[in-house]
Amino acid sequence: MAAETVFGKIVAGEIPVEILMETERVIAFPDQSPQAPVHVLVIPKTTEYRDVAALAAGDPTLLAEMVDVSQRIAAAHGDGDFRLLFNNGAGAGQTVFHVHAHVLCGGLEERSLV
Ligand code: DGP
Repeated sequence: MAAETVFGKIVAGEIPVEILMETERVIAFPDQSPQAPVHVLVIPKTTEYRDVAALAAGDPTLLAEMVDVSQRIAAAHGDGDFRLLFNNGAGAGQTVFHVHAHVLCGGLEERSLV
């Protein structure tokens, strides 16, 4: 189980966000500090997985569902093409230890890796 994080509070409804898409196990909402014209975070509702490596080992079907939601976000809010970024570990820039995918559409000229 991951430690309590801001994303756990978002899942619990304790911090309001604009929910762009929701499935039984996943939610998507805008990143508060966008690095591209479309920058959406896709997270599982479970707090069990701190990073994508743990999720891939523990529940690859849930990871696949996050990818599916990501491509649907890109189709609905961009032109369908997207970058999908997971920071895995503090040394890679991860700051919130509740696994999340950054979905980035457009702004390729900036080439930020978030
Ligand atoms: P990472 O560095 O991969 O752990 O990315 C965490 C991202 O989460 C970062 O881009 C900012 C975003 N973020 C942090 N807190 C909040 C919040 O309360 N609301 C929203 N919408 N985004 C948040």
